[in-house]
Amino acid sequence: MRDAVTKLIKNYDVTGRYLDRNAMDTLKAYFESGTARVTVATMITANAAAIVRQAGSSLFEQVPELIRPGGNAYTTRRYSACLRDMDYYLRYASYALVAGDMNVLDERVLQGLRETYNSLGVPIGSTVIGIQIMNNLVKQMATNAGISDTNFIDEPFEHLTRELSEVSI
Ligand SMILES: CCC1=C(C)/C(=C/C2=NC(=C\c3[nH]c(/C=C4\NC(=O)[C@H](C)[C@H]4CC)c(C)c3CCC(=O)O)/C(CCC(=O)O)=C2C)NC1=O
Repeated sequence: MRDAVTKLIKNYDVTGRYLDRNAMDTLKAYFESGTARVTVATMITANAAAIVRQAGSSLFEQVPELIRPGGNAYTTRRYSACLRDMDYYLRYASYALVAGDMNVLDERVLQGLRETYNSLGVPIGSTVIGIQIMNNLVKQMATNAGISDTNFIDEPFEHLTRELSEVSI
């Protein structure tokens, strides 16, 4: 697993360089965004169950076939599995936000996921919609909490949706 700082140090160590101006700028940007990252992670932690529940309801409203007979989230077991997956995405997104690096998503979430989803017929397009809904909910909460620049929140959610969609279709 990697974060913004270890990634940068590794890159400089490979070539035996001291940290230069570019490195310092990168580090400064990371530390300056640190408080906002931690605030958002704390907010996610405190509201995770509500975010997942709300995102699930919106998703099933938008794509009602999912929970009808023949839908992939039909039956209580699969419905719960779907919400559990959403909860995984949200929790790991909060880790990636704090780390300032998406590597935790590659290592812990995305590896082998496409194969699993394809073999179980889990629709990736709908999963992507669910992740995007959570992205919007978290951004809205951050805005309400007075965080002015919420763009950094997109990064983990977009990473998940990009990697999921790319590998599947
Ligand atoms: C932490 C990393 C991690 C991830 C990401 C993960 C995902 C994951 N989701 C699964 C199943 C599943 N995933 C879904 C999800 C959905 N179905 C839909 O229609 C919706 C679009 C969507 C919810 C948004 C469903 C319904 C299943 C059960 C499918 C089945 O067993 O038929 C499975 C198969 C095994 C199981 O059922 O537990 C895995 C491994 N597991 C992990 O350990």
